Amino acid sequence: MIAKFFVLFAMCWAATWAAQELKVEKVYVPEVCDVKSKKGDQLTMHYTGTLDNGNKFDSSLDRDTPFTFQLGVGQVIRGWDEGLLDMCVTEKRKLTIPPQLGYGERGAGNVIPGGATLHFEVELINISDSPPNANVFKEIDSDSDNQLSREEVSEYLRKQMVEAEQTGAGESEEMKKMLADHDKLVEEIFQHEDKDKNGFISHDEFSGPKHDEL
Ligand SMILES: [Ca+2]
Ligand SMILES: [Ca+2]
Repeated sequence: MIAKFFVLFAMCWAATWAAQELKVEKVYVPEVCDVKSKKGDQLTMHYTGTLDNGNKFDSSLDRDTPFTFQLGVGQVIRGWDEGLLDMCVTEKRKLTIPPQLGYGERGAGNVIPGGATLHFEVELINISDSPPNANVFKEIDSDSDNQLSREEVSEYLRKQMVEAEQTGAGESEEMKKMLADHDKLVEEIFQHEDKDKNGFISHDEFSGPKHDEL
């Protein structure tokens, strides 16, 4: 009886999962496109994100500053890592991202509720090669045992935030919120990265930049 219930439950779950796929619509593609975005590239984008009800939760246009990140290495949500591949400079896309490729059942902060489908209008401004010698893993692993502990990750994040605050990169309100949510952020990183749940992120598990020569 219990086994039967479990099979049914698993089937329903799989069906919901399969139905929620990433949708990528090309709104504008330039005639000339020599270079297309690929895994490891640094992309500079403008984006506007909305929820199903049309409420905008974030836009780089409001800040008048495009957003730069490395594609395909887990710096951004999976919907972006997968939905922004093979893109031309000046190309515009609409992404519809199901929760499991976005912020999942937990949501993010006060702005994105759990289980939310995300809609993004994006424009690719620039593609550049990945930064040299980006070895974030080594930087975080302060005792060099090839494992990242919660303390090491926590310390690294704290340093990053202080640096960002000093250079005025983040708005101070945002920064305060991030510092307040600091422990939660560490937990979220471990949820995502510590695949075998042994309390440490190994070199293999780590999805960020970890190579000496790129
Ligand atoms: Ca370590
Ligand atoms: Ca682990």
